[in-house]
Amino acid sequence: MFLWGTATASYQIEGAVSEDGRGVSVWDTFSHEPGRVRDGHTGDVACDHYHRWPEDVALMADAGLNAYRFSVAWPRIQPTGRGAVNQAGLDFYDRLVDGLCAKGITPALTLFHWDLPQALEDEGGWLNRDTSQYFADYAAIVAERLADRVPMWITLNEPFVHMTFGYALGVHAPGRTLFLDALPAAHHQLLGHGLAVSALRANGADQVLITNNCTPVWPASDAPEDLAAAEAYDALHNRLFNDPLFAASYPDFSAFGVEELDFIHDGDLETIGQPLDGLGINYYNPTRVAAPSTDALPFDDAGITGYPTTAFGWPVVPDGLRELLVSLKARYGAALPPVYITENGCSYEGIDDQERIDYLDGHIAAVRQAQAEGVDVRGYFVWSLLDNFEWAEGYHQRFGLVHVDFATQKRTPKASYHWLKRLIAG
Ligand code: GBH
Repeated sequence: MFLWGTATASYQIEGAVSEDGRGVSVWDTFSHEPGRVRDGHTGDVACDHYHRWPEDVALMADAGLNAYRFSVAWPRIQPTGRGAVNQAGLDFYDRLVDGLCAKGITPALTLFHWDLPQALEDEGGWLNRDTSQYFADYAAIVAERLADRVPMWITLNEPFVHMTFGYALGVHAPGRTLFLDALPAAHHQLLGHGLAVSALRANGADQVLITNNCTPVWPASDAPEDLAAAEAYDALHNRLFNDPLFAASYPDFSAFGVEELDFIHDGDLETIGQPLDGLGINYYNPTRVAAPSTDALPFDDAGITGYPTTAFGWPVVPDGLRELLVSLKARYGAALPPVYITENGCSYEGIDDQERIDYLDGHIAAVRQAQAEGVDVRGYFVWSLLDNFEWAEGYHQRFGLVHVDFATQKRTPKASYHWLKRLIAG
């Protein structure tokens, strides 16, 4: 059965940040620091999904969706990231999972969508190798409670974005600006993933996946300098997170002036490269790169022109999704597990959102085309069910199939919601 779902993330929708024993996450800290998030918005209330989840599950069911990807807030389960379990936090996800199952909606649970317990960040966060083991311990706790009803487990969401935006550039929590010194945060996330794979399976999890956001990389020209830049960017964005999973290696980083990844210990690649039941792909747009104009990095982001853009300014390139899927298959061959599009979507204003309909229509067609070209794609999740807290943009970007009036929490299905409902029914 092909999975038709929507995707959300805990900090972006739940609110209720001080309820039922939830601990503080890096996103609570970051969003409350002046100047970090546009207009000082925070996730304190967000979509109030913590209280309104029955209404939200009903919206999914009414659309005929048969799957739902959500994330668990680690600080609800372990307020300081390790040790004692907060049962009230687990109870929330237990109720949610029961509510989904009652409507015939398959839960796809992401364990980490960027809301690290602040107490772990205080000890270095993902720069600290110990965080990998704490993550696996947390994964075991959640699986022990929910694996009897949750068939799909996604360890991490977009470790690339968490490393670059969170640790290298500082535009997301925890707001660090380490540039290339952020690389250990990639390895420790992947190591945490690998340790969690075993912990999940030991606690009854059926299918285990990871979600990477990948991008087709377009060289600005055929000039050798531009081709080399494209190769360097591809290593950083795509291969750094996929090669250890499906090719038992890390890409070469000499173009970045990094000769040795000395934070890798013997045995780590074996831990990371355990077989998976699927790969989650989040796709938004391709990236066009050119030879560097400074010596800071071995590439420049050349920007994409000649395509329509969303309200966020991101280019709309549906065929990039087909290109990406086909290239992953070409690169990893039989080592590539079945693929699920765990996020795809766009920011537009308004309830009569014909642009979102066109966007989704084009990208779903691209998935079908990739299938026809031999890629095993088994699901498609729209980002997102609801307008929600869009990280550094606060509530300014609206990605939902359902409009949220944040003053009243009123939900209003958009034209795209009704369109998707008809598509699934057909
Ligand atoms: C996802 O990240 C997240 O998982 C989700 O939480 C988030 O709400 C959603 O996407 C929407 O942002 O500069 O024009 O080339 C997506 C990460 C990083 C995708 C930046 C697009 C560059 C656009 N994105 N990126 S552009």
